[in-house]
Amino acid sequence: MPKITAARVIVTSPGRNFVTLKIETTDGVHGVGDATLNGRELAVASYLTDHVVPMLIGRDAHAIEDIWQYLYKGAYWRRGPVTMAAIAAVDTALWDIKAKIAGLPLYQLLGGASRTGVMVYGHANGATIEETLENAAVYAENGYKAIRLQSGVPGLKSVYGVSKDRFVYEPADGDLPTESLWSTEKYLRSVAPLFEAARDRLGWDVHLLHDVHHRLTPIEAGRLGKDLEPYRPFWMEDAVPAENQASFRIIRQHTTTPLAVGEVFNSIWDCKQLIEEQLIDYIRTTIVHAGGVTHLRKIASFADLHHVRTGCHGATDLSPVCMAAALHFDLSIPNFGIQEYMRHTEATDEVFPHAYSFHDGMLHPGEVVGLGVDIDEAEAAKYPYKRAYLPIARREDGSMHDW
Ligand code: KDG
Ligand code: MG
Repeated sequence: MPKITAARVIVTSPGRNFVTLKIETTDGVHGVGDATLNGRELAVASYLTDHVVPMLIGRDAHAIEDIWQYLYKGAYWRRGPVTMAAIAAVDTALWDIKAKIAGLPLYQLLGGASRTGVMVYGHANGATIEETLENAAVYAENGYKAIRLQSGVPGLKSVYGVSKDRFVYEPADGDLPTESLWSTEKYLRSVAPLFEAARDRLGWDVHLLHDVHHRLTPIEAGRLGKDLEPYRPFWMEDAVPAENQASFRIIRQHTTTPLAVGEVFNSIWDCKQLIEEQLIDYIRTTIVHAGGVTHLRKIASFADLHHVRTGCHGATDLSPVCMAAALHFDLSIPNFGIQEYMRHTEATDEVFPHAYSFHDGMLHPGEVVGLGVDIDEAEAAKYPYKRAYLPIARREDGSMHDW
C-alpha cells in the first residue's frame, strides 16, 4: 500500500498565477493536482499547506474516497471555493498516483473511453461584430466544431470576454481590481445582431455559444434567450447569478435556448435543484473548483438521470493539470456535452508538459499513464507569484453590478 510521504504546494506565474499540489508516496510515485482559484490563489495555498498537508502524511494514497470524505466532513466547515479547490487538488493528485501505479491512463480507471475524443469550443471575440466574426472564421478554418462568440458592446468601453489580444484572453488584469462600466440595455441590444451576422457568415454547421457572465435578471435572460432562438445557439451560459437556483424556472418558462451554468459552483448542492427540476441543459462545474474527479463524477451521474450534460469550464485560469484531469473525465462519462478550451501561453505549457492534444475540433488526453501532465519545477521557479485580480463592474449610476 503506497503511503503519502510528502505534499507540497508550488505557486508559479508563467503569465498568470497557478497553484499546484504535488503529492509523493513510498512507492516513489508522485501525483499532481490543480488548486488555482483566480484572484485568491494564496488562500488555497495556505489552506493546503497549513491545514490539509499535515493531515495527509502517512495515509494510504489509494484510499481516495475515504480521504475525500475525511477532508470534506472532517473540516466541519464545508464547501466554498477555497475548501473545495484544496480537496480537488488532493483528489486529482491521488487519482494521478493510482493510475500511474495501475500503469493506465486515468480514463481507463474511470470506465474507459466512451467516445473517440472530446469536442471543445474556442473563444472568438472582438471589439466589433466584424472583428469577432473574422476571428471566429479562423477557429472554423482550424477545425473547431464549436465557437463561443463575445463582442464589444457599442457605448461600453470594455466588456467581459473581449480581449486586447486576438486569441489569448486573460481577465485577471490588475494588481487591484480594475473597474468597467455596465449597461444591461446596451448589452441586450448587441447580442442578437452578433448571432444573426454569425449565422450569415459561418453557416449552420458550427455550434455557437455565448457567455452572459451572470449579468442579467431572470426575465431579462428569458428575453435574450428568446431573441437568440432563431440562431439556434448551443447554449446561453451563466445568464443570471445562480445562488438562487429557482431563478432558472423563470428563464425556462420563456425560452427554449439551452442553458449552461456552474463554473463558480463548488459542490453538488449548488446545482441540486437546477438538475433535479431539469432547469438547465449543461452543468459547467469542473475538476478544480468542484472537489476533483471524485465529486465531479457524482455530479455527472446525478445530471445524467435528468438529461443534463456536462460542459466543463476550461478558461486559462484552470491549469493544464485541471485540463488533463477534465479530459480523462470527459472521455469516460456517458453524458459529456462539450469542453471549454482556451489555449494556455507557451510559457505555461513549458511549466506543465502534457500529453493531451488537439485534432479536428477535439481534444484527447493521450495514452500516458496517470493524468499525462506534470509540473517542471525548475521552469516553475522562474515565475514568482504576482498579485492579480479579476475586474469589477459598475452600472452607469456607479452602483456595483455582478462581474
Ligand atoms: O476566473 C474567471 C474566469 O475563469 C471566467 O471569467 C471565465 O467565464 C469564464 C468562462 O466561461 O471561461
Ligand atoms: Mg463563463
